[in-house]
Amino acid sequence: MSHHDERTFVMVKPDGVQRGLIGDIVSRFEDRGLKMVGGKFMQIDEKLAHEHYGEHEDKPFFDGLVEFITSGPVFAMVWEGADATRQVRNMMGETDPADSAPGTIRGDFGLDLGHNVIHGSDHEDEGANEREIDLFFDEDELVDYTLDTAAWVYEDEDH
Ligand code: D4T
Repeated sequence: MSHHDERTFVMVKPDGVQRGLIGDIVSRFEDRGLKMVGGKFMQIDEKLAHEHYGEHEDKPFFDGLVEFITSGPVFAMVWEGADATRQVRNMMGETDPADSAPGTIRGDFGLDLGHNVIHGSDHEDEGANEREIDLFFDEDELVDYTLDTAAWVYEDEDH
């Protein structure tokens, strides 16, 4: 894998789907030069919600979090690119939309911690991106292809 091939898991949460933000959010990652290698419109069940948010099991907000993430469809995605996990987190803003700068996804679209529009793998939690991709996608649901614009995004990519 070249350094342009880091993969990260991203998900538009039920509030983002209901508010019609899938297109805008996908556009932001496309505009940045990242490459979508997987995308799935789906309903998260109780079991998957517990697996995904296992680290928060003991937190007071856990039950509400599971109820929210299973309350309607989500759009799960895998994006690929240089430093993709950290760059996506930067574009998302802070966990609490109220602390997120304008220009970030949460800073532009959210006001409430419990409804923070988007999830992205934590770049400080090593292996979180691969763990979450495995949880949501089968290997054959991820597509290998060349994005023709890559040569214009990256200086060292061949035309
Ligand atoms: P996710 O995982 O949803 O991308 O969010 P973050 O990675 O930015 O933040 P997190 O794991 O700390 O929190 C997971 C999820 O729980 C909600 N939450 C969090 C909440 O409802 N109340 C709280 O007090 C906290 C800390 C929001 C995101």
